[in-house]
Amino acid sequence: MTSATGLRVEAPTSDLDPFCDEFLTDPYPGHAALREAGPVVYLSRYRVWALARHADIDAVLKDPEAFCSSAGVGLTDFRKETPWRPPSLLLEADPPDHTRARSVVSRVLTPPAVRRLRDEFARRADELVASLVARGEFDAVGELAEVFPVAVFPDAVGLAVDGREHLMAYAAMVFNGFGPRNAHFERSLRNAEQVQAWIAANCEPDAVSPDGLGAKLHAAAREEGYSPAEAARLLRSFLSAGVDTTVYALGNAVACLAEHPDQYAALRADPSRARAAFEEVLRFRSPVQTFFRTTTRPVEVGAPDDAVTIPAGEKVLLFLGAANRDPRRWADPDQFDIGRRAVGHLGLGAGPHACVGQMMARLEGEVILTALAGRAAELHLAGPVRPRLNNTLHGLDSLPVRVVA
Ligand code: OVV
Repeated sequence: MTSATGLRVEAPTSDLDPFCDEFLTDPYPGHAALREAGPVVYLSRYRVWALARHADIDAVLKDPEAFCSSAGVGLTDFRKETPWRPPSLLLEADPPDHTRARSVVSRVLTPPAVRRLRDEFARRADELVASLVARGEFDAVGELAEVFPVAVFPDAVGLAVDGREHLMAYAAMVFNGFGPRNAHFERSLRNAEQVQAWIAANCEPDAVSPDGLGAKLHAAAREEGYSPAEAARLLRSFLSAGVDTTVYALGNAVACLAEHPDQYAALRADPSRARAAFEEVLRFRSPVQTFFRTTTRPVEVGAPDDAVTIPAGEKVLLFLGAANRDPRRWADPDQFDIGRRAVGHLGLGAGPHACVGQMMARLEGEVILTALAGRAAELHLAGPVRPRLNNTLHGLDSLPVRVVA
């Protein structure tokens, strides 16, 4: 077997397709097989190198010099093919460019800035959950997970109200776009022009309200010396990464709790565990399952006794969701346990690119789970659970639940 760059592959090879419907629906058997096969498995179908062990993925994420992001963090190699959208200045960049962009965004998403959102987010979470619990039965995706982030996050950013439905359509494109051009990516590209035009128009400095995070980002970017077009591109990162990820996370959170009544009872008994419960959801059912890196030089992966050298210029697929269930790192990894120390999971990444919006994501998860635990004595599945297949995101399209007030 020879790699994408024409060199001999010294790792085990597999024809596994991590973007086929079967794998996307239930990735966990595939994860286990990859983890057990070795530190690195060559996926012949896509000519990429796959990592599924926690220690190796953690190390790769912390080594941007050898494993770069500027060639894209999806399957497409930006040095060989033109990306479907202009690259993100944050996600698809390396130090020092990335460092500069990250510092601008960090100045906006500060702990005090997120803290200031807490009361309003909590109030709106409780209002939404109260109205759903009063009904007894509802769809925890269509009526909860998909409603809450789309309401609170764009308000915090200061986005126009008209056309917000395009946010979900855009994120579907972005996250499918990290995978191959399969049916999922093609489906999400329907209406792409109109959606992208709305996104671009609403990232402009005069499109955002003057008191929101969007305006603060434009100001911070200008201060750093970015042009208005670059500042708008930075704001595009908020719209790309800030909505769908939390929609999937909230859906997964309710699913985990509905499927594990003992864990829901433990949360109910002490709603102050909501934050820990959400963290365990990010580990156990990671909304963001994968990202790629590209090697800048030949680089060894694995422990000294089983290390594999990946040549330069190769795509490396990191299975974050597999790392989060690696028995080398976690006791009883397939057990959903809100009492465990889930910190150290890679659901929000690690290293210089670790999720910059993680405090906001955690806030959204915490306030929804707090409201649910405070208002629903019982939480049960009440119908068929339907997955929503996406090349990067793992979650649900429909989750019918029944609650007892
Ligand atoms: C983490 C993430 C996901 C998707 C898009 C972006 C970031 C971006 O920066 O555009």
